[in-house]
This record gives sequence, C-alpha cells and structure tokens, in this order.
Amino acid sequence: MVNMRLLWLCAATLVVLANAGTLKDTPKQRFDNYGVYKLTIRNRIQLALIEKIGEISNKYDIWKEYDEHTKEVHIMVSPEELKHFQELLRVNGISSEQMIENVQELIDGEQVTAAADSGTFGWTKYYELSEIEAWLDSVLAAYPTVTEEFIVGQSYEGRTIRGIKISHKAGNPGIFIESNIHAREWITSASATWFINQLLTSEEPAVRDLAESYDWHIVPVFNVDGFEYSHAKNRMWRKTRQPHATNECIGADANRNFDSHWLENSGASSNPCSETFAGDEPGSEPEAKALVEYLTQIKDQFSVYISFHSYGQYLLSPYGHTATEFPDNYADLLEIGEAFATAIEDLPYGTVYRYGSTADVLYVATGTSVDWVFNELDKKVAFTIEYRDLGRYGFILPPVQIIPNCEELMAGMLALIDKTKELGYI
Ligand code: 0X9
Ligand code: ZN
Repeated sequence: MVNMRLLWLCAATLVVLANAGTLKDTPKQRFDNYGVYKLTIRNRIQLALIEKIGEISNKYDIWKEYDEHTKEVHIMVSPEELKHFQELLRVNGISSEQMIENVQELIDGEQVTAAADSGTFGWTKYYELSEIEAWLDSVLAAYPTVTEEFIVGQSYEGRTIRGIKISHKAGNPGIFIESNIHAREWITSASATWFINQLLTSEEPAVRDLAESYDWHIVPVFNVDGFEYSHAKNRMWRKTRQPHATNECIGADANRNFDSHWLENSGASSNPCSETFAGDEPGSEPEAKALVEYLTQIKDQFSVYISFHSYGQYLLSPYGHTATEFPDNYADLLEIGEAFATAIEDLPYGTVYRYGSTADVLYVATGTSVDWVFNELDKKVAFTIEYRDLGRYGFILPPVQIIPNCEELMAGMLALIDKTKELGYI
C-alpha cells in the first residue's frame, strides 16, 4: 500500500516535471490573423464592456486604452474571437475601424529587416537584452572617464537592471531617464541607446552642450524580464513576469505599481489578468520597489525625470490620477510641452505630438513612476514621452522609423531642457 502511494507520488511528480518542461519550452506565441481595431466609444456602458473583454487576456489585448479626447480604444482581437467580437460591437452599437489586419505579418516584417542588419550595433533593427547589455559594456569601456555603470536592482527573475551615468563635470544638474518599463514598447530602448550614443559621439554644438552641461542617468531597459519575454515568447507582452499567488495570470503593470494614488480612481486594475493590473500592493513588483529605493537614494542628484513609452505621440505630465486638479506649476509644464511639440513638428517629418497632463489628454493612470517621482520625490519636471506612431503599426514600429523617431526625440529633448532651464528648474 505504502509502495503504491509512493509510486503514485513519483508518477505525479513526473507529470508536474514534464509539464514544467513543456512550459519552459513553449513555442513563441504567434499572432496570425490577429487584427487591431480602433473603436469609437460613445458612452460608459460601451467603455465598461470593452474594458471587461480586455481582461480576457488571451483573446483580447488592449493596445491603447480609452482616450478621453479622441474617444478611441485600440484593441487586438484573435481570429477565433472575431465573429463574437463583431457581434458584440453590433449589438452594442460600437463603431470600429480595422487598423492592422495581421499582427504576425508586422512581426515577421520586423524580423526580415533584422536579418539584413550589418552585425554591428546600430539603429536599423531591434535588439535583444543580451545585445543591448553587450553594447552598454562596450560603451562603458570606450568612454571610461565620462561614463559609469549603475545598478537599480534585481528583477523578479534575477536579472540585473542596469543603467549608465554620463557625467562630464561635477555639479551638473541631473536628468534621469527610465525606458522600456512596458516590455513590448521596443522603440523606447532603441531610442534610449541612440540617445546615449549621441550624448557620447555627436559633434553638434547643441548636443555637446546637452551632454556636457548635465549629468545623465539612463536605464535603457527597465522591465528586463518582460523585455526578454517579449523577444523570446510573446511580442505583445507588457507587464512584469512575477506570477500571482491566487491567479494563473502573470505579471503586473510596473507603471501602476508605485505608491502614488495607487489603484485609485479606476486608474489601474485589481484584476491580475488585466494589462493594467496594479499588483497586490505598491512595490509588489521587485523592479518597482528597486527603482523607488534607488531613486530615493540618489534624489539629490537629479531634477528632471523622463519615462519613455509608446505609442500615441504625446508628452505627458502629471497628474495621472485626476483630470480636475492640476499641479501648481502646470503652466510651466505646458510651456515645456509646447516647446517640445513645436520642435518636433518643425522637423521635415511633421510629426504631431500632443501635450498636457496624463489624465487630461490621455486617461486616468495611477501609481505611475512619473507621478511617484513628481509627488513623492518632489521633482517638478517629470514627463512621459509616448513615441510614434498613432496606431498604424502601434508597438511594432518598423525599424526604418527608429532613426526618424530618435531625431524627433533629440529635437524635442533639446527644446525641453532649454525651456526647463529658462524657467529656472535647472
Ligand atoms: O498607460 C500607461 O502606463 C502609459 N501609456 S502606455 O500606452 N505606454 O501604456 C501612460 C502613462 C502616463 N504617465 C503618467 N501618468 N505619468
Ligand atoms: Zn507604456
């Protein structure tokens, strides 16, 4: 009898181990015939419905949450669900427009250009974490007198969250850049590495001045686990990778996990399957907790904080938690926003950026890193940049657009820092 039980136990263990094996070796998720739709929302019932289906995580994926100004939601739908989805829209009178016909085709396109790349690190393809880290090492080795590595902390899966500090002289005002907190927003780390490279190599006087008059603290890939997962398994991954104790869904939105109006005003979700899950408590995600500790420790070393995101073409300032109150220095933040947007619009690409408070121009978002830095560390110049585009490619921005996007970043950043200086913040 005892032996039988032992045998059963062993068999059960083997099954578990086998399952763990298959889980580990799960193939890359494919998105064949997944479509992305722009929905126009006309009332609260419609919005509640779309938010609800957005939580059925393997059938629907909200790419862009409800935007108060355009009344739009962008949502990815699996082909199996399409009939049901269209029926749902019809019954509820929600109008829609297809923006992307086949997500997998765009992902494949991304890879084709990658294969044609020369082999040296550049900005004509998107790189994996190990390649970005190797490049970071080479930069640190090539510029030892002006660069220095810093470590924010460890991710849930034990990866090191690394950053680079670029400093030409003591006493410079500091600017902190956090990038790729959302895993699938690959343009953000591509832009961060390009920006680091420009600060170190550009001979343009305005860029040299930017590089040498400020101390730059830049984390090119903050959500390291999610980023790795977005390359290896699921291109559309957004969150962290920490499993949930009572739910099969994995990860939280790191940009909802900070202790500033955490989970208030429907600016995040308490459902672990939602893309905007706030986590079980502020700082439940090791990455967010590490960033809070690191920023607190170096809070006297920076006065401007910028978080890189995509997509939608916005420069967003606090607050995220309310659209009816604005920070005391909101007029200044708008002036900086205008300078940023105008500089970008003046480039030959003519790309239009909108600016203003997150809750006013985009949607209510609570527990974000930028709002935490603004409210808790009292850094009054704190922005989120949402890069290209408006939804034609969304998160799968073709590699040919990396450099144009980066040129826009540089023009915008020069204007942003100029105006911030003129207004006396730095
Ligand atoms: O929802 C977000 O976290 C950001 N948009 S994204 O599409 N990249 O996910 C916007 C964050 C706004 N930032 C602040 N409230 N500070
Ligand atoms: Zn984002």
